[in-house]
Amino acid sequence: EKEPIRVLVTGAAGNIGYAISPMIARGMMLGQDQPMILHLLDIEPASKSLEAVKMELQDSAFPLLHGVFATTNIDEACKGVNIAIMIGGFARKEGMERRDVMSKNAVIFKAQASALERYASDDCKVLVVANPANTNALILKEFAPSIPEENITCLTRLDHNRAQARLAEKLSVPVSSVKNVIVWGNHSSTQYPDSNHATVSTKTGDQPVRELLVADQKWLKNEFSTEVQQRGAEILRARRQSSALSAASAACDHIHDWFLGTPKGSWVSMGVCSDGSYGIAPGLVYSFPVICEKGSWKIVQGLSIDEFSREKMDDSARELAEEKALAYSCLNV
Ligand code: NAX
Repeated sequence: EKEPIRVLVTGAAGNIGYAISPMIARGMMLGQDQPMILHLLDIEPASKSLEAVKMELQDSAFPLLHGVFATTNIDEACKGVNIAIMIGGFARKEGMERRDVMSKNAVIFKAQASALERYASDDCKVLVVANPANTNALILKEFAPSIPEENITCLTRLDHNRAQARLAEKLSVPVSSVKNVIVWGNHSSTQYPDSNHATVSTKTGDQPVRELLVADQKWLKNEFSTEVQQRGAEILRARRQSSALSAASAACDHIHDWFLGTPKGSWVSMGVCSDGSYGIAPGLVYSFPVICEKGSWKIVQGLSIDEFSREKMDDSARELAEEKALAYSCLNV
């Protein structure tokens, strides 16, 4: 049997934490032959419900779950972890300024970066879910310089999955037959869901979505994007709580594909440190199409970018540069 992997989940007593813990323990993230030990972190006011999550996980008798460790101490939580899923953060309250939210999260992520730097395993891979996800990941990268930057990523897979699902619905095909949508940029309303390279597998081979929807070019350019961008808000209105099960599922997909590889011929979207690909400034954490193999990712190169896409991609990069400046000014760096 394989050695258990240690997985840290921060914000484990929250909405997404409650949904993702059983998914991980059931093997949906790391595969059915990979045991794990869960490290659950939350803050003191949530310590009772954190303890309850631990009890429920124990009571589920998941065969792959070799242990659950719940704590409100970040240093203890990070000890020896191989994977860190950073969901906990400061949520925006009504009437709050963007600057205040940014500043609170920058402080949290700076501290958590130091703890990971000191106590996590050398090969630790990090997924930031907490918003502002890209900028939190950037802060984490800055303040955990010993963690290789390719090991620090943020979640845009939920947006990617939403885009894939929306196209499948429009085309009345199974969601699994749609592949290679892209979400570029920030996990925010400036994200650019791009269907230009997406295909649908049919009996006669892969067909471009653009060709299947020739009569719907306007829909693809406008409504499709807006619906994907606004989906989170739509769920929030309907449930009076933000998306949790789909976010948890997307986070599992992200780690699953990163560790175990993307299927041949298809890519996924991940927020990663830009290396300058597609003219996106290096140093930003930006969502790109990536292919994963044996635990590493590579940005898909050589895709043609039309003028419309170029503008949208640059808009989102501009917003990320602004967020970066704001976060840095909050930390006085
Ligand atoms: P909840 O408010 O239900 O849970 C957050 C949990 O984090 C709480 O239990 C809280 O006590 C804990 N927490 C706060 N500060 C902490 C700290 N310093 N250390 C550890 N734990 C801390 O929010 P939930 O709905 O679970 O959402 C969590 C985060 O995911 C939010 O920031 C949210 O904006 C973000 N999302 C990101 C998505 C993405 O695609 N990247 C989609 C879903 C979600 O909106």
